[in-house]
Amino acid sequence: MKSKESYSGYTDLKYKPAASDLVCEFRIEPAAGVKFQTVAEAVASESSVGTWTEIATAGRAVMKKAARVYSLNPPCAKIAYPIELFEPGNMPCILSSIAGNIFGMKVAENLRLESIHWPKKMMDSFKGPLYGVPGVRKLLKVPKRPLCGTIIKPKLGLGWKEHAKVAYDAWVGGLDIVKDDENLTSQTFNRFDVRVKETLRLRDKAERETGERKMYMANVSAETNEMLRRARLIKKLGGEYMMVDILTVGWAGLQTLRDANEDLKLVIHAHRAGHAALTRNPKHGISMLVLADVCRLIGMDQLHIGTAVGKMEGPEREVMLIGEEIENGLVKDGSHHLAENWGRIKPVFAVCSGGLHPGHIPALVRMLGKDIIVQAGGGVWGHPSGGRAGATAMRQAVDAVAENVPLQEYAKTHEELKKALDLWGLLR
Ligand code: CAP
Ligand code: MG
Repeated sequence: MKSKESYSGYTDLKYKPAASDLVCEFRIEPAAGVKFQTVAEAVASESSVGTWTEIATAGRAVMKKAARVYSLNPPCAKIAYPIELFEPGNMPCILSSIAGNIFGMKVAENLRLESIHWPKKMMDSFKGPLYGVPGVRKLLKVPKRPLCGTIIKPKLGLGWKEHAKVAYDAWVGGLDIVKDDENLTSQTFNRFDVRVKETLRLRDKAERETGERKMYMANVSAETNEMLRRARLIKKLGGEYMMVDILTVGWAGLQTLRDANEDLKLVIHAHRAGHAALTRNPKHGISMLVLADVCRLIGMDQLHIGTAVGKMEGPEREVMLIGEEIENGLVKDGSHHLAENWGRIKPVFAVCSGGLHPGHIPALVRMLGKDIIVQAGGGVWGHPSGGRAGATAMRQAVDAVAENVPLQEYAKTHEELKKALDLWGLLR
């Protein structure tokens, strides 16, 4: 296709990004007949000041603000954006530029935003996590081992009373955390307000009986004002956590929740339901690495990052990279991910969930270390001796790994774990 567009003037291969520039790395597959550089310039133009043709109103002063292609290394290109193009602290504004129109341009057969480097001035305009890894560990009084949790299953269908009872079984079985599933909010058979009240009542009972802190992550996902009401109710009822579906509530909704959390002081758990519509295609869309950056900046305390070994797609290297991106202070330059210095922005707890069972724990810890939260739904509620035993088996697997005891060894003296390994096996 001969492009009648003209995007010249957006490339400067001698340019060195200023410390104040926001920098993006894009993976580009040009449309047939279009040059790689043309697509890179089209991306720079369309995501900053330009459009498809020369315009008289874009004089020198405007072009000084234009994004610049400074590195062409097919299949990737790097583009530097003057920070003045963006409104500090406004995530929708930033993404409407660097992750907006460009994905629909005909000159690109495919286009993927792989990585972003955030300048300090931009980073300072966001709150970051209130708790982060250290705050969550302090709250739960679990200094070292991985945290373990479950998702109430079936994901929908239980009434609020049964929901609370199932949560209680998981806590007394040994789990630290119980969460609502991503699509449970306030359906007619399980209204939010009564569910949270009853579940927190049984959480207190489980704490008294076990002597351990127990956490309930209620899903507040809803229209923004309703989310704030639900978050305030959790606080009033003595809850410490809220869970939110980050893609379906949107970046503005997350910023509203995070702002309100300055007073509420709840831990925010970020579920990423729907992310694969953007992240799964390796040639087109937005990487989970970028979504993880956005969550860390806005200020989620915990974020699902994948498992590599469970039921959801996401290769080991990518999961490890996302784990480093959200938990490290300094992130080195690597292939298709830009260096970052997170400064004052706290580390986000990596959450592994999706098709997991006790036999996966050693592999997950080998891959990601002990600063992880491992959640199993089917891997708890599908246990041959029922959910409470499934919870015990998960906890036994985490305790074994924390004490560096091989699971098969530990299973010799822990019946619930043995039954789980007999049913689902052990990932070596
Ligand atoms: C897991 C889960 C999680 C997803 C999240 C589910 O249940 O509750 O929401 O796996 O995936 O609904 O499938 P199981 P990710 O343990 O029964 O699989 O963390 O990749 O976003
Ligand atoms: Mg779920």
